[in-house]
Amino acid sequence: MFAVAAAVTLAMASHGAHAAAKIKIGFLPGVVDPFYQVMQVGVEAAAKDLGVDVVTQVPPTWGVDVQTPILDSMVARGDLNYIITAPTDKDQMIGPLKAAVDAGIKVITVDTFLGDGDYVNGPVKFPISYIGSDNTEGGRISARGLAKAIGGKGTVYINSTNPNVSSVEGREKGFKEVMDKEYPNIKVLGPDYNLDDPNKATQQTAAVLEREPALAGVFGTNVFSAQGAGAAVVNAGLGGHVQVVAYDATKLAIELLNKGVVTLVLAQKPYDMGYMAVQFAVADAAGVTSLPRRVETGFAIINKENVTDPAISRFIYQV
Ligand code: T6T
Repeated sequence: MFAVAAAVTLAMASHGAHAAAKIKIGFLPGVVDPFYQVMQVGVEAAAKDLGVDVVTQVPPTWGVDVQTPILDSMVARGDLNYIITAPTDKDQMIGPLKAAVDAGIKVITVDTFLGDGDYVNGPVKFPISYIGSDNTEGGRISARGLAKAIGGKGTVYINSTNPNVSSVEGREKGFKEVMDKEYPNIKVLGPDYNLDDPNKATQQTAAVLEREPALAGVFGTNVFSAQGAGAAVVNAGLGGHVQVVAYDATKLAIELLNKGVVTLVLAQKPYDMGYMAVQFAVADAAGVTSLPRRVETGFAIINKENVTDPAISRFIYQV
């Protein structure tokens, strides 16, 4: 990640990008949540450092129906050169984002991608780049963490947000793949989809706890899923008995880690995603043609042993 950032900085310098051709960037994340709030901090920091303007609009809820009209209004403004966005559906957002490109706006996707995420050989090629987590690998890491915490056997349950979203889909896929291949004595239930509603996630997890009294673990694939799953486990008085793995390092997830309810927290790097996406826009505007079409920003794996280590705790979403 730092090698890529350094290469971009160098390329920008050699193209005179510090003089930053006056560009205006639209930032359109997926929903209001701590993950995208941290990403916005990264976007704004880069905009300040590089002297560009950013217009941010945050959808109040997740979904194509909410994100598309906001995108359309950004396009209609007529003054944006780039849009940095997290598409809320890997197929349904292709059309609206292609319309933005046809209107002369370049697109960078962060956190989630379009199509299969391969912008070189895949079906969708128009975005400049995908900058985000390798979520399939994140799902694998989560599965190994949960399997270890439950002693390699028992039943576990996945609570997720919505189908057809590249990020959580990758997490579910990687999680199931590891359980199938490496842990024959672990049975996986779910996913249930909570539509980014933590209360729904709590209800769904509570129903599974009721139905499966021997449930050993839960994987919450994002902020809302992990929050809801953790609450259900606490409400049932099963903290420490049913292990929870939480994707996304919110303060709440860390609180549950410290209380022994959550066993592992996977922190993504939303600040880096936002910062680098702005760098890419500025570099592209300066004529850099060698930008990578995919950048994986990595993770910090947080557990009870390392949570106070400043090298790790700096990745907790401080919003
Ligand atoms: O987990 C993040 C993000 O990576 C995902 O695409 C959607 O949900 C979050 O924003 C967390 O709420």
